[in-house]
Amino acid sequence: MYNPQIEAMPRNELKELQLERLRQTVKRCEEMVPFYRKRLRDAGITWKEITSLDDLRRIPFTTKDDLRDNYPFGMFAVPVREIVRIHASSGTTGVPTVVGYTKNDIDMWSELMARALVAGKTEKSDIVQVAYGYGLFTGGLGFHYGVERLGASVIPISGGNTKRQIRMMVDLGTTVLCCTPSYALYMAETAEEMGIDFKELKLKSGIFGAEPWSDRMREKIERILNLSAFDIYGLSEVMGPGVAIECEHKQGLHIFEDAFIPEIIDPDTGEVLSPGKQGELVFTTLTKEGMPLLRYRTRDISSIDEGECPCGRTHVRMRRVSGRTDDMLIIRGVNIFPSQIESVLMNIEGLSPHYQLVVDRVGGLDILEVQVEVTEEMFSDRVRGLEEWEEVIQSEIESYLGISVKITLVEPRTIARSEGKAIRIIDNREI
Ligand code: DLL
Repeated sequence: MYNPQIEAMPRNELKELQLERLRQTVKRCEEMVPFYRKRLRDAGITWKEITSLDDLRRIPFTTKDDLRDNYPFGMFAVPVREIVRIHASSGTTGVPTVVGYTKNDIDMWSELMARALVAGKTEKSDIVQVAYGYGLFTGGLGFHYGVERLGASVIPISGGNTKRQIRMMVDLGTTVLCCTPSYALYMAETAEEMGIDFKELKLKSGIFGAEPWSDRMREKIERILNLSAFDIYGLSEVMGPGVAIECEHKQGLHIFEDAFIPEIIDPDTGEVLSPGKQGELVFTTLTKEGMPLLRYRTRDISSIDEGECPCGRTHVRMRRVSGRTDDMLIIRGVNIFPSQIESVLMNIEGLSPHYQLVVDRVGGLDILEVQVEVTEEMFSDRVRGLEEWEEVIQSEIESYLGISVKITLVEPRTIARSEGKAIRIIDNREI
C-alpha cells in the first residue's frame, strides 16, 4: 500500500496540498467548533487570511487542558450522529480525553496505518498478530483496520494472556508482531520459560511503539526475537498509531505530512524552533473531520530532520521520541529522561532490560534510585560480584548524567512486567 504519489511527492507539491488542506481545516474549526471560533477570533485571524503555511504560526496552540475543558464532545466538528467511533485516553490525571472519528476519518486512518505497515515491511501475504490492547486505547483497532486495509491476515489477539500469544505465534506462523516494546520483551521472557526459541518462529518484523524505547533496546529486541523492529508513533488526540513510522533505514520516523503538519517548539516560550533543534512536538491535523486539531501540543520531545531519506519518501522525519515534558525528572536541578538511563543500562553487556526508576525526597534532597534485575550472567560472573556490578552501573550512569544515583539490584522478576505501556517511574516525592 506504499503510495508513491503521496509518499514520494515533490516537496513543493506536498506544501501546496498542505496549504489547501490547512485552509479547509481552519475553516471547519471556525465554523463548527465554538471553542476554535472564539480562539481564532481572539487571535484576530480567520481561515480566509491563511494564504501560506507560515500563517500557521498566527494560530494559537491547543493543549490537553483545552480538550479536558471541552469534555466530552465539545471539540467535535460534526454532530455526534456523524461520529462512527469513539476512543479515549485514560489520562493519568483523572479526566479522560475523548476522540471522535467520522467514517472518512476511519478510512484515512486505515490508509495511513496500511502505509505504516508497509514501511515496516509488512505485505499482503503476512500474518499479523496485533497484541496492542483493543478497546478505548487506539492501538488495537488502529492496527487492526490497517492490516485489513492492506489485505494481510490479522490475528486480533489484543494484549495479555502471554502464553497464549506465544502459542498462537507458533501455531499460526505469525510473521509480524505489533505491541509495545516492553511487552515484546515480556513475550521473549515467557517464550524462554516455555522452552520456545524465537529463532524457530516465522517472525520477520515487529512494529513497536506507544512508549519511548532506545536504539539499544531495539538491538536487544531484534536479537532475542529474531526480527527487524520498527518504531511507530502516534497519539489518540491526533489520530492514534500511524502518525509517523520508521522506514527500512531506521534514521527517524517519517511523518505522514499529507495528513499532519509537524512543528517543534520551545516548550517554555512557544517559539518555533528550526529543523534539527530538539523541543516539543506540535501537530495540526489536515484531514480530520470529527475532531480536527490546530497546533496541538503533544508534550513529546523530538526534533525534525528535513534531510533526504534514501528510501525515496519525501516526508520529513522526526527523531525517536526521547520522553515527554511531563515525564522529565528534575533531580537536583538536572533534567533527566528515563530513556537516557535506559540507553546507559542497555549499553552494559549482561544487564537485564527490566528497570524502574524510583524517586524519593530525603531531608529535602531528591534521590534517584535505579532498580535493575539481577541476571544469570551476573550470578555466574566469576570476575565481578554483585557489588561490583552495582558500582559499574552506578559509575556509567553518573558519568553520563553528571549526578549521583543509587543502584539497587533486585531479584529477577520483581519489576512488574507490562502488557501495554511500561511504567518506568515511581515518584514518591510530595509535590
Ligand atoms: O499510544 C497510540 C499508539 C498506539 C502509538 C500504538 C503507537 C503504537 P496514546 O495512548 O494517546 O496513543 O499515547 C500517546 O504515547 O504522546 C507519546 O508520549 C507516547 N508514544 C506513542 N508512540 C511512541 C513512540 C498511543 N513510538 C503517547 N515512542 C504519545 C515514544 C511514544 N513515545
